[in-house]
Amino acid sequence: MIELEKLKAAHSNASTTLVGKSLPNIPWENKSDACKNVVWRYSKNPIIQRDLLPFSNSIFNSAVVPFEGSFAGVFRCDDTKRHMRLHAGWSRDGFDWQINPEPIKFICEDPEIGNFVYGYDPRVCWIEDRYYVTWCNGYHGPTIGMGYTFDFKTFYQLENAFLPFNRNGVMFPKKINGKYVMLSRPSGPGHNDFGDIFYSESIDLNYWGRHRFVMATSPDLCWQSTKIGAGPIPIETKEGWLLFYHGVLTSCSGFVYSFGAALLDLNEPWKVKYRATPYLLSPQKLYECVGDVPNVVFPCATLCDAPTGRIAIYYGCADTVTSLAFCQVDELLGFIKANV
Ligand code: BMA
Repeated sequence: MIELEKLKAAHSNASTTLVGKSLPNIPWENKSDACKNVVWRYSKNPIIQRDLLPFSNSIFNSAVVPFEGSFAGVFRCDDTKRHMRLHAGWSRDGFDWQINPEPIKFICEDPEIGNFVYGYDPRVCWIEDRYYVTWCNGYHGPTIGMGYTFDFKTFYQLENAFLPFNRNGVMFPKKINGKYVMLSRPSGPGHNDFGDIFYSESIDLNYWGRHRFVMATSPDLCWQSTKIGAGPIPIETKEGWLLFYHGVLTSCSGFVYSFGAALLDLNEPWKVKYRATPYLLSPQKLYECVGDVPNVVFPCATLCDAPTGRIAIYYGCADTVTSLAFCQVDELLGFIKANV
């Protein structure tokens, strides 16, 4: 009870750069005194083990949102046949998840599009009245699949947003200048060694255009020198859209996936205001370095509490398990601006 009173007091007094709702039940753990980083890991990571489902090989790169006073999400579960599928899940506290063992079966008007081949790396975005889901969808190669749900029970599939090949389709959580807006990363058919982030608009979620370049890799960007891709749904702050994104370095034993952050212009989000040069989190813990694909941290979702500025980041580890990390928005924005 005393803790609850403290929480309420913190909420009523606090003011942060975050724009949005309060989420007093955000999963959270304070930074330890020993930690010097702006993003810190949950001490009990990973929160979702690879074999949570009877037939799961791995559960990672997944997306969660606040839902009816608790939490829901869409999870990437690769099964023991190594099919890549999307599953709905629910949690009371954001740490402990129940995932439906049956994959999502999207209702789709056109069987050409609704013929689900594979899906991975989902993002979930509340816009206006429903939860939109975007994912990397198999349609003659990877492209951006789209759908929506109201209740995480029935899911409807829309047209693919783009032609193959494309990955990391990430919507903004509200219309900007009257248009739906999405970031994506045009790419090649396989594990290619290039990829920059672009911006696209749509009036009706059917046709996408007005494409704009957002940001690129370059050899001197080191941890993000091979390819980059948008991570969680961008977070609205008073100073711009806060974008977490993954970046890839090619080492002599393969790709290394880290993540960092940038701040995009509020009205013209293809304009980058600040881009931090150091990473925020790189694969360093055993569960990030060892797994089906070693040395991968891959964020796909955040939960945010505007009054306290708390951000919880859900990220996939080594293409095997799912973990949580935390940061505080004003400390993070200070870090980004001081490290461009
Ligand atoms: C990317 C995607 C991600 C994966 C990453 C590392 O191309 O396939 O799902 O986490 O590679 O393997």
